[in-house]
Amino acid sequence: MLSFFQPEGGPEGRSRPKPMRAPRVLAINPYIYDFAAYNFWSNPLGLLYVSSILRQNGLPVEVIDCMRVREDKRKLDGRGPFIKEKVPKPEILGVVPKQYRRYGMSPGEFVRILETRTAPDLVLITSIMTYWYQGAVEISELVRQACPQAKIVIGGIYPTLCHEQATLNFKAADLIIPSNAIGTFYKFVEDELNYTLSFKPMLDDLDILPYPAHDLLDTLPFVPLLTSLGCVFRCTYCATSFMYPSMTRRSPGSVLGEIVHWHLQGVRRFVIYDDSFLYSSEDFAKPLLRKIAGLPYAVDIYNPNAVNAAFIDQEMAELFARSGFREVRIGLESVDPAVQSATGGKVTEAVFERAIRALKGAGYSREQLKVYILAGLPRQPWQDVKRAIDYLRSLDVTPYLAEYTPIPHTPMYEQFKDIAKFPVAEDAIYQNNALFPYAWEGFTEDDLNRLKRYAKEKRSQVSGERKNN
Ligand code: B12
Repeated sequence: MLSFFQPEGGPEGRSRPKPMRAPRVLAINPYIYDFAAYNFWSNPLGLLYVSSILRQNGLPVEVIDCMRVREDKRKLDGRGPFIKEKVPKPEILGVVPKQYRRYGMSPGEFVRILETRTAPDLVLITSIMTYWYQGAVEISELVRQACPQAKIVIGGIYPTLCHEQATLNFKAADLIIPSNAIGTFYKFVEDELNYTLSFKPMLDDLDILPYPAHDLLDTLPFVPLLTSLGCVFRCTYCATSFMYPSMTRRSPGSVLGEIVHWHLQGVRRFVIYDDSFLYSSEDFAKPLLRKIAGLPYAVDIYNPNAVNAAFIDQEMAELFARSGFREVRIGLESVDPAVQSATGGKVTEAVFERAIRALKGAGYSREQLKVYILAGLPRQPWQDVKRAIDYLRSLDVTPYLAEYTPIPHTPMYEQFKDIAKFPVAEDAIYQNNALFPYAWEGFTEDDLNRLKRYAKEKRSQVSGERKNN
């Protein structure tokens, strides 16, 4: 490895010798194993940001995105099913009566693609959900066999939320890095690859980051926009404030600049990744959406992370419509005031209803107003979810169940991890919502399936009524 490099600088010279050529980087979004998965506007955004920072430092970067979508089945809004294959369940999930699958390309296909690439010096592997770590571990081992000289770095949500487990599981890795340790990553690259990085942003100013390296992906059906990191709310089920203790926001001008940039490359659909997009909306969301509405072309915008109804007044609702939000996803979580206040106390019924009135006034139909209800919280009775579905139906909007998952470093996880049906703290594989870890006699797996059908029935009744009109 060191034979690639030659020292730089004279006797008084600079401390670090400069390599003869910049190290080659390969960034990989691994395939995953799960009981169910669908590309719901998912994108390896963190990996593409890091790739872009390295590229700005002069390192050549290539990407392998194993999470291929069936293009023939992609929806008009950009979502679509991943290619998938049935696989046997790992022994520890043997009791779960569901089919296990690998989503994305097969290990064989990955190795074939890897062999066509120039041997990398540095391999970056991300891991998005904690319970998807197995695919990332396999990829790291395949890379280690094919590229014994390469330095392998693992980042993303799994090493951030389950650092100790990740250290044990990624035997082939040279560095396992949580989200808040980007400085350690820069130092590793400089020391291990003997290359001076001149641009080392610390993520406290998002406006100076280069746009993520989406151009290195094979297809670009939508572009996710990271509008902030962190969150001002402290919902007890959510890990955001652990990962990013203070909130950092981009300026509206920087987000608009990114939209214009990708639009010039043919992108029409944009997806907001933000945990509190509407917080302090006079300073951020309103000016941003006004600017987008003023563009000489139309774009489509989606928000898979729900917005907070408390910030939706008439002007906000109209700005959603004018800027291109094709639908609005909103959080309700529960109609039980006790659950509401226990999870974060963000919205009351009166506030929620005001938001729905405003959105309807702006022209949104019930199919376009999608409201998330939390299902499967520890000790939650199923009737709580049923009441929320009925409430949403009475308001003429569309209910969606968001199944609770225990997430390390959250207050709710700490409080209830010992009463879960599975040892959720021992292995992140048990943090998958498909396992319904807080089923109890007051809310069984059958109740959950019934409620899912019930929420869907309401949706199909809605489209049935439409058809008849
Ligand atoms: C956007 C988002 C989504 C999107 C897609 C995410 C994606 N990237 O594809 C959608 C809406 C689909 C989604 C869905 C879900 N999500 Co989500 N989501 C998020 C959110 C808000 C942002 C993630 C993100 O992309 N951030 C932006 C990037 C830039 O940051 P990052 O990934 O952390 O990367 C940073 C570093 O880690 C680093 N990095 C990343 N990779 C690498 C690699 C290397 C080598 C290096 C050096 C660095 C590095 O770079 C970045 C800058 O530091 C997070 C919360 C959060 N604030 O992070 C939750 C979060 C990841 N989601 C979560 C959950 C619970 C879910 C759902 C299960 C919700 C539900 N009940 O349905 C579903 C599951 C989806 C599924 N099964 O497909 C949990 C995690 C759960 C877990 N056990 O892992 C989180 C943490 C939120 C929470 N509640 O606490 N989600």
